Amino acid sequence: MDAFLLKSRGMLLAYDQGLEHGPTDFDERNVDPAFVMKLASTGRFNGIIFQKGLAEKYYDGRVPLILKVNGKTNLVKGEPLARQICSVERAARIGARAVGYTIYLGSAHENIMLEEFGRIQEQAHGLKMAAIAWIYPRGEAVENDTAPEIVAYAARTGLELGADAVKIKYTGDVDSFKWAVKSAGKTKVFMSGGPKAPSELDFLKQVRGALDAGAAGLAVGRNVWQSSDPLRMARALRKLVVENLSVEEAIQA
Ligand code: FBP
Repeated sequence: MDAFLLKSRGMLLAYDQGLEHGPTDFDERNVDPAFVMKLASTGRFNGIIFQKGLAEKYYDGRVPLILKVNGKTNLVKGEPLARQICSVERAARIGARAVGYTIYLGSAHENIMLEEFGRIQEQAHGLKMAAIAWIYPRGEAVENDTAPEIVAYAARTGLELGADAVKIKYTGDVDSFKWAVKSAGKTKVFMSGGPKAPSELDFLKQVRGALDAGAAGLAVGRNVWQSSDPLRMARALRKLVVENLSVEEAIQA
């Protein structure tokens, strides 16, 4: 696996929401991928997550690239399915150090995504790239996607599938998230952000909880680039993730 993911802790900046949700997440400033690209390096993130189109036009090489190789819009209703839309070879040529792939665990179509990820993981490792699985339990069979057992199942699935890292949602408390991290074994766990939290303090507390439970870091977007001061948020996250400080210490500028 690529060395940058082997570091003990890391923070990745996610910016594939333009496909997943449409520009509704954006404002005049963060709608510009160049703004987020610059934020990734000035905010000292360990990686930027783009879809192919953004990477081809905006990736500046200053931070490691994680290329999402599947995706979908939110316009189609029903059981979720996100198919591969970029080859691993193309991701490597663009300069990606890792590929990302979303699996909707529990969806009626999960078999297609499990099979695709299996192939992508082998191709990525063949090219010395890491394979990161976003594992989001979703669909009619899933009642509560942040229930501890289902989050732990998502984490374990990442290990079973050979993911180098798994991106999962926080359960809401340290003890239950510990079980998810333990279930992931040698697969690193990154906490996923979600919509902007009611306050920055709330979000930092979630991050602290995930780290205390053993997470290797986070892969977040909206809570950073939707912040009124994204660089301040990046600094606070770094204090938690890299310096392992408390929330109180992290919010002191
Ligand atoms: P956020 O921190 O903004 O939630 O980003 C994490 C992420 O996994 C993105 O990579 C992705 O676009 C989005 O969440 C998917 O969100 P949803 O839960 O709506 O599928």
